[in-house]
Amino acid sequence: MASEKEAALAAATPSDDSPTIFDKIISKEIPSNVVFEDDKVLAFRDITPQGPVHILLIPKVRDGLTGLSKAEEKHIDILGRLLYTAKLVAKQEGLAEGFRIVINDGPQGCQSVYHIHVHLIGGRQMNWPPG
Ligand code: D5M
Repeated sequence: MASEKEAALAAATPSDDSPTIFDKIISKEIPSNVVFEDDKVLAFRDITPQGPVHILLIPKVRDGLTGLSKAEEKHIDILGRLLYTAKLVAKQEGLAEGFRIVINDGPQGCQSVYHIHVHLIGGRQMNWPPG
């Protein structure tokens, strides 16, 4: 299986707004382990977990937000909602000692899926700087 870095470098270019695997997860065309869902946000367990808890939070409607670098003023509400929901899910997952939030952007940021997503990782001691 390709490394996360290889997957990121092989992924679509950041300007590509075509459907991604996350559309199929939203439509339930492919299964996922959902931990939270409301009308705007879906949170599900990452298929390649980087910690005991690793959850992805995504907007149900991408609206051009393939990555954070594509954010516009119209996206402020959903960006805030993603982060606030991450905090709710962290609590739900029992991450009382802390957690990490990551948003990868573009090839150098190791982004492999061009539908913005927030990684919520926890359940172990993190290191700094990240790799
Ligand atoms: O993160 C993209 C993340 O998406 C990466 O950690 C794997 C995850 N992924 C890919 N496909 C699936 C499915 N089908 N279920 C759950 N998680 C998945 P990035 O920041 O773009 O590198």
